[in-house]
Amino acid sequence: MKPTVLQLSAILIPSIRDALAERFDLHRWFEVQDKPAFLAEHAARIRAVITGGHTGISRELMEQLPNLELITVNGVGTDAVDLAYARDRGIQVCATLGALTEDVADLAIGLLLSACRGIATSDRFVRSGQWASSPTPLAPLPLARQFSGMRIGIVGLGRVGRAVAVRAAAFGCPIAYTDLSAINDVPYEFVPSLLALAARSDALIVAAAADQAEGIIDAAVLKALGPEGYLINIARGKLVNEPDLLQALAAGTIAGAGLDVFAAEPNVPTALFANEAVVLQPHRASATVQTRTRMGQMVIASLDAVFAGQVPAGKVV
Ligand code: 8YV
Repeated sequence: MKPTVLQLSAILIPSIRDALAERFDLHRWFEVQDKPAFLAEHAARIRAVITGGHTGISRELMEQLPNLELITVNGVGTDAVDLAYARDRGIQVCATLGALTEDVADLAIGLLLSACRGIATSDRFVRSGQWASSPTPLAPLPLARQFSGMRIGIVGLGRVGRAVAVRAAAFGCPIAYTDLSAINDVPYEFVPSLLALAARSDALIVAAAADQAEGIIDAAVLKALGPEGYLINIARGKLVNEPDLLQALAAGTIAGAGLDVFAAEPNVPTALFANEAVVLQPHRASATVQTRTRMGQMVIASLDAVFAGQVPAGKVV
């Protein structure tokens, strides 16, 4: 009999979807209408859950799956899974570590470039016909901020943070970082205090894990970043105090922001929509065909491993 697997978030790659459906007795939670009835019928058979990094799994649902052996996260963030409870229950948790590093770092640079150079704003300027209709074509668009050579501060020098650093260094940007402690094998300057890092950076790029941190980018950090500074977040929305960020952007006490993640996705504060200093993305940093295929293959491999009694790659718990 095929092992029963519950899928909590959508997978967009057809070949991965087909492979999952072929190998497992697969149930898509987001398509289930009557969830209590579904659980009454299937809960005891469910041996594994597939979920997304942002979606995770509620403690309440974990408690209703008595024979759960594995939570496989189609992503790198495990902050939306109660790891301590999983550990207590002997449920393994794994993630697609390393699969999406390059894409997320690419988008971080893309957001910063776009925010500094006003790429999205200029695109809207051309599309709306303003360039052609304006008597002094460039007047409505302010001059942009140069990206090359900006002093970059990276918050969290894990896989993604390092990949961001390599890219920014290629643009001639001096790099400094903060983390829980200094990292020996990198040529970048370690700044223990986030506040001090913000004060000496032209752009702060948030690439930290959110398992144990919340609201670390707050009013004080944004003030230290200052009116010429940019904030980029490709990690988790909850790492930034969103009301403080809205306030700073509205008051112009930072220069701009590039955001792929938000506190209450998919709800984005509407105050951001009209703010040309901000570039917005709908949590898409890993959303390329290549990366999502690799992630899907890792998810399948983790299920195969656990059902064969082996340790899955990317095991976190
Ligand atoms: C994905 C993520 O969008 O890796 C993560 O933790 O949040 C993102 O890469 C998500 O996991 C897709 O399922």
